Amino acid sequence: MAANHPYDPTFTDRVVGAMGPKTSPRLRQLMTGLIRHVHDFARENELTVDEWMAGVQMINWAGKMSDDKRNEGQLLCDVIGLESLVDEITYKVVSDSDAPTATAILGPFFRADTLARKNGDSLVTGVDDGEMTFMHGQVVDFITKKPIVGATVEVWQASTNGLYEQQDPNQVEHNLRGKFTTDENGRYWFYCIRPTPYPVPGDGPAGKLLEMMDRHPFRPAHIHILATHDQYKPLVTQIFDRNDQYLTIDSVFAVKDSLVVDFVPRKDDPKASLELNYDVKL
Ligand code: MBD
Ligand code: FE
Repeated sequence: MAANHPYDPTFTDRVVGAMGPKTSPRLRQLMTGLIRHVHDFARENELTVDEWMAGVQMINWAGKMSDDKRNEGQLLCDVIGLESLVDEITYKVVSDSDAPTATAILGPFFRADTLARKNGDSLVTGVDDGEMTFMHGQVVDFITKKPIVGATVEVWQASTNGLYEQQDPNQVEHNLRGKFTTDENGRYWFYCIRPTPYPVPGDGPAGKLLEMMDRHPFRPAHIHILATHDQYKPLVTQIFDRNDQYLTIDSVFAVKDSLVVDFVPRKDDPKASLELNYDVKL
């Protein structure tokens, strides 16, 4: 009977040992680690039934709130640093200037069906009070430094009201996002807005958890980038405005020094008062 008691040292071994021979080696490894850590977590903290059920309900709430426009499960992971941690584990941290551009998390507001736009187009398709910015740069091979022709540069950003297009019924669909292709010199260029700080949505479990942990919900102003070319590894990253007050206290822990950029004044362009030059290394 003692062997049935959760505190019995053999209890966790029995749960792990219940996996059958048809489990893949990787799943066996991951589930063994997960079960061991979750059991240790419960034992070390003397987790009660009520606390465990509160956690279960938070997960269920996240599921209920989520659809193709909202991913609360991902946001919950983000606020506890898990998406940033797995990003770092997967792609390693690069500080070397001769390395590909550093990665940052994809986040929950990427859309796979982003519209192709032409170089020179604007991401702003509705009324927007953001500071217009001319963003441009070159996509290059990090080893040869040669331009990469025909690379895809996909970008997305939140509006100044703190909402991405899919979160906001008042924005035109696909506002502030677009997919560009580099020209014969590996260059891309378009108009966007200077991003502003953005709060993780407060009306779901991720927001609630932040509140319960007495944490602020803000992410520093950022622009998401996904750069791809069929001969290179895809790059998922974000760039951050150097002047942002949340740079060192990002609520989802995604900032890396090499991803901090400067918006500079732009003269003689009626369409934009700011400019951002950003080269991408694949
Ligand atoms: C965001 O805008 C974001 O980019 C991430 C990673 C998490 C929450 C909101
Ligand atoms: Fe974002």
